[in-house]
Amino acid sequence: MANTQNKTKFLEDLSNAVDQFIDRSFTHVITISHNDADGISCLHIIQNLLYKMHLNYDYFIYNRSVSWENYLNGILSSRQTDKNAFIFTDVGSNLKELIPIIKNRKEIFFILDHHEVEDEIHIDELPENLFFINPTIYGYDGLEHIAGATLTHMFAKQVKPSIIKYGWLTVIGIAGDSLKPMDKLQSFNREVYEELLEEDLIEDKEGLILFGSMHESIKNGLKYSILPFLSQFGGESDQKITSFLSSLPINPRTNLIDLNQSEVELIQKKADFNSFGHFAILPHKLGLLRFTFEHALLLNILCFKNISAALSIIQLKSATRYAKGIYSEYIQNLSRNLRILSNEIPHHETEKAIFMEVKGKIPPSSWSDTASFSAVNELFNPKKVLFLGGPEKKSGTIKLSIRCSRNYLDNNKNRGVNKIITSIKKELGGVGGGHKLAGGIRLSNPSYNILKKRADEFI
Ligand SMILES: [Mn+2]
Repeated sequence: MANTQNKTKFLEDLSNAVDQFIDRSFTHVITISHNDADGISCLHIIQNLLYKMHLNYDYFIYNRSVSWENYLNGILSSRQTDKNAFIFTDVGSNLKELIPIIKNRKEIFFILDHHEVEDEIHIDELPENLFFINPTIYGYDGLEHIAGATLTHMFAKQVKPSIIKYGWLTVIGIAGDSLKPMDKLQSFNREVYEELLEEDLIEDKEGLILFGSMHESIKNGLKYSILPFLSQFGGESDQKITSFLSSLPINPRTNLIDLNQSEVELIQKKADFNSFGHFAILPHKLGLLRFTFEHALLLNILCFKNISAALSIIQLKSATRYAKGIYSEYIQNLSRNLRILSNEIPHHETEKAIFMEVKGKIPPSSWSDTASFSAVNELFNPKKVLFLGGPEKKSGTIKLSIRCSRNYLDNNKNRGVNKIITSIKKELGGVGGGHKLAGGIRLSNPSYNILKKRADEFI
């Protein structure tokens, strides 16, 4: 894959797909999107577009737990026509699996994805009914430069410019995938973010960043921040944090976003951390949902607990009591899990890998997020790759969340998690995929045992 960015070629692919989408005047469109905040944001952008175009549409959510063949078997109809289209958003880069299915169909497929393509595929040899738009094949980074929602936004806006007014959805996708303060956005994510600011669709603010709890008091902010995870406060008692703040003195009940500049500086100096930056606000929403990082996180949580609640809450102005309850339970658990993980020793370690078997300590629904947030907070040796997981009852397999740090990528010629997953699958089977920094795989028990013994060969 190319290492230098080829913006012209990428934008050519995009424009070509847009033209085809407009010209072919479809009668029915099915969207398939990923089960996370970015995927749900993409789905809503596309649904708004299809609604405005007066097209009939359906949607499905793909969670990567089954192969594309099995998944699509339940969706592809026996009646085929080129007047029907599929749009895949934030999923669909498993070309080796998808091409054999697509080339035998009459429908037209649009894949808008920012996950890396795992297989060696010649892009000029794609089936004629497939329009594959993926900026990673032109040297862009799917996490740093362009979220799934950013790509979907660019597509939808080119089809119908008025779609820009749903741009707040895009920022939720960006916040959910990039896990970064907004001043750190790059490339297309930055371009789209600035465009949305100019249109007054979102607000940009500057202040103390304690992601996970931006809507809270400073006391809860310090206690429940997951980015950064503050080891001296995370999951600690109220009393400890209250007395720290009172000694400054700062009222612990002050809203985090209402702290003035000197208070913010004082907290950072006395607690010895640095987390100042920009965050985005959705002006038309209230409470937790005003804050894009927290909004995205809530969607990510609900995608696991209750997908229909995730799909509906993105349309609401304020979070339901049910959702708020789930959110605070989650954030309390995650800060506790990060505390556990930062104190725990690895269960198996090789030269390049750390295995953490967390069944019984951390609930399976939290594995992925605990792994992600321990990686972004560098709670484990950033020179190694983290395999976090254990047996999953529901699938009868070993489910692993695999993570590495930016630091690791820089030192390993950008050979990241997705490549590691590809080489594991090649030899040991299993289903999964991901980005450079994050991915997941489900393996049989025997395969897992081999992986543990020979991890360094796959890395
Ligand atoms: Mn995504």
